[in-house]
Amino acid sequence: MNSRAYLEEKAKEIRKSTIECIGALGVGHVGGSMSICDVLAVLYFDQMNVDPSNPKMPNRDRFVLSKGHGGPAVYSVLALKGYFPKELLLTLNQPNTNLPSHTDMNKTVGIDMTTGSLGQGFSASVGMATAIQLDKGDNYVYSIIGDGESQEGQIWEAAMFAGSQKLDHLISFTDSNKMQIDGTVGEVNGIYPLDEKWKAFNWHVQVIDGHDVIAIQNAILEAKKTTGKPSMIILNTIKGKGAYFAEGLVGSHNMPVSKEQCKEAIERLS
Ligand SMILES: Cc1ncc(C[n+]2csc(CCOP(=O)(O)OP(=O)(O)O)c2C)c(N)n1
Ligand SMILES: [Mg+2]
Repeated sequence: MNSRAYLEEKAKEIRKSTIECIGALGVGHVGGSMSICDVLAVLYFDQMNVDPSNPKMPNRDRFVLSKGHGGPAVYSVLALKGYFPKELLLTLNQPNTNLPSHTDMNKTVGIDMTTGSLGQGFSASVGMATAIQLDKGDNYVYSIIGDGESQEGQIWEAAMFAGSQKLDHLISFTDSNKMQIDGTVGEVNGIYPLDEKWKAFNWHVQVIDGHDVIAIQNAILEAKKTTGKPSMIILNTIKGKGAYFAEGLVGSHNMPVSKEQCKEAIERLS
């Protein structure tokens, strides 16, 4: 297991690359990309059994970013892991790129599921966990859903199935940054109490600080020890975390980023 210092450094590198990636295009989903950098650091640099030199390894752990608009953060962690050269990050969402705004398994090496239509990726992760259970596999499926995404009916249909089937190799996260596209989650369509909802669907639930890498590491270890239930780890996060011009703003959902903001943000993280 890796130390706090190591994982925090990785999270910082992911944040810097994410800003660079979006900054190269000049606009993008800053808020929901920056809020998941810590969990991505722990997954890819501590917990997941994946091999960048063999990206289709059959028994690898799977990762699904159900809130597919956070693609830039996932591309950053994949580049840092060595799946593809870092320079590719500068082609985000440009013509003929391998890195579209939303994650696409047919375009990018290391991406396990195409996502972007909210609700669907999570269902796919439940399907993958079902396959592991049927195969009696020892690998895990990890997925991240948004708190706004949690308003989708499809999330709860999949949640019900996963709980009833006791899919204990499914470890999911909710990025609870309290904001969605044009308001707070509470204002638009309140989902609370979120922990009680997941418990009612027969999930093992933990609520933690989503920017504390050791809390994330411990929560994943607890989830792996839990048998007979899928796990939901609710990450209390700040939308835009680490991008000084975006932190805590609803307007950070999909925003323009100037060259100056990009440079200043990277300097502040260094
Ligand atoms: C089915 C569907 N409806 C609407 C959208 C448009 N959309 C993209 S992101 C978003 C808000 C999502 O909020 P949340 O899940 O909280 O994302 P985060 O705060 O993590 O960025 C919406 C409505 C979509 N991608 N898919
Ligand atoms: Mg949100």
